[in-house]
Amino acid sequence: MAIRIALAGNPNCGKTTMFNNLTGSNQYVGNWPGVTVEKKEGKLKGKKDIIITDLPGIYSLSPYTLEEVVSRDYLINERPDAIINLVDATNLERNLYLTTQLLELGIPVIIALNMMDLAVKSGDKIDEKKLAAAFGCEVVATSALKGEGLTEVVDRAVRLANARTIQVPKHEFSREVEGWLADIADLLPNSVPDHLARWYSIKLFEQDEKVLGTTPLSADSSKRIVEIVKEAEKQMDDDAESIITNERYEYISKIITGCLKKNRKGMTVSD
Ligand code: BGO
Repeated sequence: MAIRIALAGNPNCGKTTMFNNLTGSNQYVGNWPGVTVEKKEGKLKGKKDIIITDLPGIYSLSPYTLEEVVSRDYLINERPDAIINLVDATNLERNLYLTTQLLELGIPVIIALNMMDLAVKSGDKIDEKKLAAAFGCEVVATSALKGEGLTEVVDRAVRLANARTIQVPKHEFSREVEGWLADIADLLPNSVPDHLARWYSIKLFEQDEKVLGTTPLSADSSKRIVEIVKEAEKQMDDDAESIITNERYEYISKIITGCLKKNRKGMTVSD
């Protein structure tokens, strides 16, 4: 059976460049079902049985843009065997926001720390090992433009896909938020598999309408979840979605403090 690998990342992180490099001329372009968002798929050069899907560029897995809906529907319903998450190494904070969400899907994720040539040139130092340990997933430095690190990242993605690992997210939010999420997790129906419990708990906490509409919750559970969310919003004096957004950024900020040393002069180191 073919192995399916998805490329996911923010707009302009280098996905198209990596996709073209990996697939060469073995690609077909169409539209995602029912929408005019471009769908690009291709076979890995020299490997008929490895299919690469280039997902639309997105900042988050929220349901607000067509691109986000297409990407998350594909990831949740089609479940590729592995995700290569391209992260722009020159803009870690913004890019890792999506990473925290991809890691909740229970699909093996490998981070391609792309644009590393630019990060190195600017004098920034990223501790890839620490980043990998913090997220609990593999990290490979790449330059899609120069074709560097691509064989390694795809080889590792294939290895993860073959191992059929179920990746469990490592990140934790504050104690209060974890408490509310645990209360929601207790109310999830049996049809939600364990590895997706965190994803569903967070989406229900956020009152994500698409997830609310497709999760078979009893009337009692739905009512209880609304109570939990109201209690959280009152206590944090914020709306549920913003509470989760802030938690993600706080978590990322802690990781970045330990992994990234910016070139303090803010100068570009010349060739
Ligand atoms: C232009 N390193 C460097 N230095 N650049 C990269 C890398 C990398 O690792 N990867 C991609 N780029 P897309 P999305 C451009 O097009 O693949 C560059 O949205 C230009 N174009 O070459 O399109 C890549 O698919 C004129 O740059 O990203 C591209 O994710 C001047 O990043 C850009 C300068 O890559 C976005 C750059 C006419």
